[in-house]
Amino acid sequence: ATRMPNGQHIETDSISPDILIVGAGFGGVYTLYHLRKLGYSVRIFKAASDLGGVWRNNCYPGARVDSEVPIYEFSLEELWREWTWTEKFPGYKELRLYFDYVDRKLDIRKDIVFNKYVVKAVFETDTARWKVMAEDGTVVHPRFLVLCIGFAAKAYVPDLKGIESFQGISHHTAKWPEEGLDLKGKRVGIIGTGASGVQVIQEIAEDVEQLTVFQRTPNYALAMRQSKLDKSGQDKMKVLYPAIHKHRRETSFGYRYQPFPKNLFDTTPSERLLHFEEQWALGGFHYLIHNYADIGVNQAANDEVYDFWKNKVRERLHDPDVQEKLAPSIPPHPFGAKRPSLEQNYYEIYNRPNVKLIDLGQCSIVEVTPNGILTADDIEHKLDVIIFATGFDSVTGGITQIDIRGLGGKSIKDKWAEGIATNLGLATAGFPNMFFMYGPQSPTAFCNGPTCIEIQGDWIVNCIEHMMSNELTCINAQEEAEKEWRRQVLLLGSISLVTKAKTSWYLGSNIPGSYFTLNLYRMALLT
Ligand code: N01
Repeated sequence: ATRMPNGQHIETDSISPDILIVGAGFGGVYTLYHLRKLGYSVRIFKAASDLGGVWRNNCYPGARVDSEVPIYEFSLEELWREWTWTEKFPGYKELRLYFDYVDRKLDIRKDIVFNKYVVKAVFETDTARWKVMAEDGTVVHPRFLVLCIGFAAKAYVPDLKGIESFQGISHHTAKWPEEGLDLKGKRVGIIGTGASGVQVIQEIAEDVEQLTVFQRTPNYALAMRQSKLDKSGQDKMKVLYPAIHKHRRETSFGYRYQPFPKNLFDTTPSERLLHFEEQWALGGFHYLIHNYADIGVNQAANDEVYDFWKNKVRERLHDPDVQEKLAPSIPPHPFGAKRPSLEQNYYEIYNRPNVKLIDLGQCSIVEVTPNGILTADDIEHKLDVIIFATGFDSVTGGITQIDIRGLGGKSIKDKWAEGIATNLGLATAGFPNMFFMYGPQSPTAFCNGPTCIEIQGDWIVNCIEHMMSNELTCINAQEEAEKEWRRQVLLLGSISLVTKAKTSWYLGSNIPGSYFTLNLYRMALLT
């Protein structure tokens, strides 16, 4: 039985827990573990057949994380103490093994119900409980609903003319077949050059007969500088892990490093050239994050950062036409306004004779045909496989695709159609006892996942604990607080160059007809 106010007791069976969590990635696992430790009955409903969050859905060739060890992992000592990674930037297979290990250590799976795709949740005022329904008809009545579904729960495939007529194989990167796909000797077309596209392209180019890349906007990719890791090196580093994991909570992006505490034009040209070279050599996101503090807000400073990047990239490309397509003389958007990928041999791929780059800015897609893709220059690119690396209806799409109804029966989709409103990016007015993490108006895209999730998870766990121990029935975000939070989020967005990108999932503008505001909390930095 659950403690309720007024001495009322509500029976909870094994699947009507105090708290229902949706999603079993970093957020779901962290929250489950801590709430369970406090003695509450907690269940996770998970749409997929196993835990691991994005690493369960994204098993496309080359899928790996862009945050280096030990930043992208739980900070719990009972986990990191005995775990050893084999690569600085682990691939999805190793990340899945990590989640298996987490399960062995924390006994997580026993509280997860797999293959439960949540389709509806209604707040019932008479019991102050949520009625949550899964696609298979399962109904549960948790008191609290915690959405840990990540920012990329809803894949996006553009509505291209003729798409259904294609006779070959086509997949979105986040819906890659679990058993894999043999691309050897195939003519493959890929649409999209975001983080997913870049990883697929560099992984498959050598194997396929012909690779045609349909690029709308170039990715300002940075050198990953991948390396193998061994146990003894990591064991020596572990003495620093408590400090690293504490420090990552205190930095602007949840990383180990911070923006450099100087504005770009407060330095001499030679000083900044050396700084750029140093960050470049370190690889990963150093050149993005540990660059000068004002590059995200000062266009002239940003232009210098772009030019250095452009020259580095062009050195690696043979064909001047390809140089201009991949690293244009005039930047299509400020550096960092869209997320740079980390690459290993991405640019060299375009020097290969079996790789063709179509710049959709010059020559758009007219339609998908039974045999491939027809572009505006009347060329039909014959393809056996089309890969849609076209991203996600990000941040809000995963939440609004569930029919969530709060006070007065209003749906969250209708509420947010009038503009995203949340308090602290954790809750939204009219939807009591419901929390979300790594979602809208929170740092999300601008914060290393596990860091953000642990901070938000702690807040949610503490809030639930406070309510339970004080026998409080409901918590509801206040509209006034939402207005103030929205004002702050938009103000920071308006200072940031991030809003200068045309089509960006940071702004929701990657989905035709969607928002065009920065619905993420982005710290603007100036020294
Ligand atoms: O998606 P994206 P993603 N016609 O939205 C193009 C995380 N992630 O899956 O740039 C033609 O970034 C679109 O073009 P444009 C990471 O946070 C992490 O790659 O809008 N093209 C773009 O090139 C990342 O940022 C990892 O002009 C169309 C691409 O499709 C986020 O997920 C790995 C189009 C979409 O790029 C999303 O990454 C993977 C159209 N109609 C993902 N519509 C790692 O950690 C869209 N595009 C490594």
